[in-house]
Amino acid sequence: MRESFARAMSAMYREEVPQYGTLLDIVAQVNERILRAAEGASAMPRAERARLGVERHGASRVGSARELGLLRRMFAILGMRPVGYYDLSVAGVPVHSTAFRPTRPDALARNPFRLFTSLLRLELIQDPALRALASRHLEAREIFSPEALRLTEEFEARGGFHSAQAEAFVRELVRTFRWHARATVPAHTYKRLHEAHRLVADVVCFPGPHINHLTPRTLDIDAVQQEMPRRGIAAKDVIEGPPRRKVPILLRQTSFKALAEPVRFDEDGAPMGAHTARFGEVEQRGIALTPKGRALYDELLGRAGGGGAPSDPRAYEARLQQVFQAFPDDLETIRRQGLGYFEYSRLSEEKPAGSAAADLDALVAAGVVQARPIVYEDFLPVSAAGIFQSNLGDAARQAYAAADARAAFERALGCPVLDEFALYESQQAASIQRCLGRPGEPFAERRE
Ligand code: OOG
Ligand code: NI
Repeated sequence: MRESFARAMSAMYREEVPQYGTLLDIVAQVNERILRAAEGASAMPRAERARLGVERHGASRVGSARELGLLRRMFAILGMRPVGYYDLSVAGVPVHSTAFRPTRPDALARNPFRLFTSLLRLELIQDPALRALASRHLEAREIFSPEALRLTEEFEARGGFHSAQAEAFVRELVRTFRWHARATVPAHTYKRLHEAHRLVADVVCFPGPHINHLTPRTLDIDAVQQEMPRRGIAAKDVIEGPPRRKVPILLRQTSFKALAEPVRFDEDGAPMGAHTARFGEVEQRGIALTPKGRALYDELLGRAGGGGAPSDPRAYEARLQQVFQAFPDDLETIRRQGLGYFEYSRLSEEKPAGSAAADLDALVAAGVVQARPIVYEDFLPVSAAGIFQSNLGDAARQAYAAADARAAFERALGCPVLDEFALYESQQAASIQRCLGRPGEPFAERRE
């Protein structure tokens, strides 16, 4: 179901935003070129290569606790759980977010579709009258079809779907995220909400939580970035996240500017104004970092000047490259220093004698055990904020109080978010367990 949902979302977005189709073409070409080079193919495990062509993440924003809670239940049906908490108010954006995604390695290998999902924080709207108005509009709307709601309850009650129900559910869920060119409010209300923050208008004024971008994964983001303008796509100046390296870490992203789309308003139905909500993005993923690796990443990014829009992109890139020399750029050092997560697997049946059998580093050194980087499956808070700022945010940052809103977010969600570090950690630990075996036992079988 997740696979067909991802496919249908991609088809829908391709129709809605033709430039997305162009971006997919560029990414497919670049990826193929890299995989054809012998080095690229051997560097990438087969399972990962297989998922690359269908791998996407999307983003959506909802307006109420009820909407978020229902999305959590619906995505659970697709095997996607909320992972991580992102507080975007630190970047002056009145939302907080999580990422719905599969968590098990076999599910990720099958189709890793992720949806970055943000909840509007009405309490951050200063004007009480405007806040009440927004809240009234949100309470009055229903973003889910009756069939989607009914099927969700049925799945939960029976623990499964017949195939016709599964098809209907996917269809209804995809429809939830489609674009509506008609606002649900009069133009003057849109204008007031837009003045509070563009994002407030984007969430409150439409019948649904339209998907605002869908992002393919490339193996060489710099090549895609270069190709975009040649194909008529206005790419942003700077790739966000870490600099280009031999060993990619976390993720790097770049995007193209939001489309200005005509919107019709309630009172007269005449097209007027343009709403800039939807854009395009591409990303390159690298190794998942441990808390120690993440702390080093954060420190270096801060030293290079953070994730904000730099005034001189080339100078920023050079500084980033320079500062990140302090982050080891070969897998073995990253592994030995505990900066990244690895999946261990046995290359040979032969069990080294004596104490070496229980020493992972010795087994790796002896070539008995192989360590492969675990791909980062999540998002960058700083990157997300940077994207918000450049596509949607106003230049004058509003300094929202950095109140601890996580508890409220999890109440709305209906459960705590999962800790991404714990997920990577347990994948790594399970792989070590399989390699070392329990004392007195032969090496365990790999599950895949
Ligand atoms: C979400 C932006 C976050 C990313 O890739 O970091 C995101 C939004 O604009 O709603 O998708
Ligand atoms: Ni994104």
